[in-house]
Amino acid sequence: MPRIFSGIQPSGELHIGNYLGAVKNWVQIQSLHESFFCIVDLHAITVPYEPAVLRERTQAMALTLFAAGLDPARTSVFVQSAVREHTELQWIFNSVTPLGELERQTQFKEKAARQEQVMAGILNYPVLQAADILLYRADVVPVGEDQVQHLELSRVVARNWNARFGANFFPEPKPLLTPTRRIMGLDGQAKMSKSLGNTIGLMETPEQTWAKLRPAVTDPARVKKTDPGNPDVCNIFQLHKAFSPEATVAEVDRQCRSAGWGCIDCKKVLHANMTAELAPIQARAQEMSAKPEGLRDALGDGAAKARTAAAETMRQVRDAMGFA
Ligand code: AQP
Repeated sequence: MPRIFSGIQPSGELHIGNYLGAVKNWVQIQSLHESFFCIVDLHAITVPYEPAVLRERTQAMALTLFAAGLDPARTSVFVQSAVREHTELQWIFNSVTPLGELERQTQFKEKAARQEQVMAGILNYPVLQAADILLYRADVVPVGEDQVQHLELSRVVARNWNARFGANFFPEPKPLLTPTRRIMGLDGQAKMSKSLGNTIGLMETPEQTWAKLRPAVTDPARVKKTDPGNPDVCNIFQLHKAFSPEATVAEVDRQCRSAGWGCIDCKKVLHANMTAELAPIQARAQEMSAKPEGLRDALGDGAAKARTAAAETMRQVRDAMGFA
């Protein structure tokens, strides 16, 4: 059975970009593979943060992942910092990662440009990510499109380590993308991203969601309701494809091109379908938040399974590298 690994940062609320690009897929494939899903708190500390807030967000992310459908009986969901081998393997991987490969990463360049003081952790982020994945010797990594370049780096790291210390020990992990591999933000300018504030959170109420959808950018060439629109360039249409039944998607396409519906009509239909998908997730989260010990136990079990797999990898890595 191929192994899968994927991670998510607890840097804020899970949004529909994370959900459609990654988490929904994780739920669908969790029992087809031996799977590990990790809340990567160590990745979230490269920017200024409050320790109490990080702890709270890590718990909230775990709750959301279980509410979205990850099942502790079928998969391992755990917090990265609970498995110390992640940082140990990262240090080792630093010694087989060319600096130029890191400086080339698009996300590094973008994030560094947005920060006053750039911490080395931002540059090294993909090395820790390679350690996260390869610690479990995962073959398949279900992610959104923005992570493909980082995964390419994990492949380089695996190849370099294997060349020096053990042929074929680490598999070269492959991305597994969904049809909704890149969800744009509500501003229509960039990918939906926690740090850009252009998101819809999975736990937001229908009222909050509507307040964000209503002014969201659509086809910029459609100025008046009577102008025919082009769904192919409309972000709202992309969201319909993710949340609405096929017949509705076809109807939206027709109504947009013929200027039958205005953008607000179209958004109302999307809002209803989005609410129908998110409501059961929100209800499960509500139920689970009344039993915090259940969440603690599920994360504890996930970490125990992850530690067993991680310890086995590190035993072999240490041996191959000549550590006494
Ligand atoms: N807009 C998106 N469309 C599709 N997939 C997305 N993902 C993130 N944004 C989109 C996927 O969600 C998974 C977890 O992401 P993450 O939180 O670990 O990292 P991220 O890509 O850095 O997410 P954000 O929201 O953009 O956070 P910030 O702003 O803090 O960096 C990944 O599989 C990712 O591909």
